[in-house]
Amino acid sequence: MDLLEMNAVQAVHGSTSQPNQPPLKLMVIGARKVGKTALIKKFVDGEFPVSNPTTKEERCRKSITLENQKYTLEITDTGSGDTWEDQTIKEAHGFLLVYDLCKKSTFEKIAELHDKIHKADAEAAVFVVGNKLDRSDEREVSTEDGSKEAERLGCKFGEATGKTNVEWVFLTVVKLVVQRAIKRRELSSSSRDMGVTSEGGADSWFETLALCLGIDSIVKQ
Ligand SMILES: Nc1nc2c(ncn2[C@@H]2O[C@H](COP(=O)(O)OP(=O)(O)OP(=O)(O)O)[C@@H](O)[C@H]2O)c(=O)[nH]1
Ligand SMILES: [Mg+2]
Repeated sequence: MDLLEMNAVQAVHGSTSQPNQPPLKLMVIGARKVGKTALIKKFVDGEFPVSNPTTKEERCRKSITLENQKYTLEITDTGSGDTWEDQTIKEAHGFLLVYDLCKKSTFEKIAELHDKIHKADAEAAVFVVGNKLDRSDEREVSTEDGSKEAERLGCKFGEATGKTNVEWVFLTVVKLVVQRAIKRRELSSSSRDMGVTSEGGADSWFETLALCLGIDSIVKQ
């Protein structure tokens, strides 16, 4: 039994906090100046930043509790979106794909950025966010267009602003990751029923998360 499995077993037996549980990795992606860093800083530090230099690539951590389960989030703040390492995308579990609803060109970049994510992981958990909602009187992208595009890309959609509470934005993407883990767990359990097994690898984290959430009992229903 490896460390991940031990953590999972502890979790199933009633503990809600696993000190050695690996972080849930989120990436915030979008065109330049859409407000990626402001969203992250508001969430992590509780304040909308006065000014932000253009980001190269930065990481920060924050712990959250969702449905009695504690998660450590590792959030990667990216720059313009053209310089990510493929490996960073492959390692991420969930994505915030952000555009500025006052700037149509940033919305038009969403499909291209989604394509990059999709190439790295076809089933990635992606939350499309139209940002700067506080300036909606200057909007160039309607809620309907944002929603339709997200639906076309197979993503969940919302509008936000870093000027108010953004915890719901990050909790939404964590929920998407959990839902995806449940789906994977169901698929892998039906594969096992057919005699197919997977050894460790990229799925082991999802397996652990699924176990942590007691998903085995859901699968057996
Ligand atoms: N009105 C308003 N302005 C915002 C909001 N979010 C960010 N801004 C402003 O938009 C500008 C860019 O914000 P950043 O958070 O640096 O954007 P970014 O996407 O991280 O930018 P890069 O790292 O350069 O790609 C700054 O002047 C912010 O103050 C928002 O929700 N509402
Ligand atoms: Mg930035």
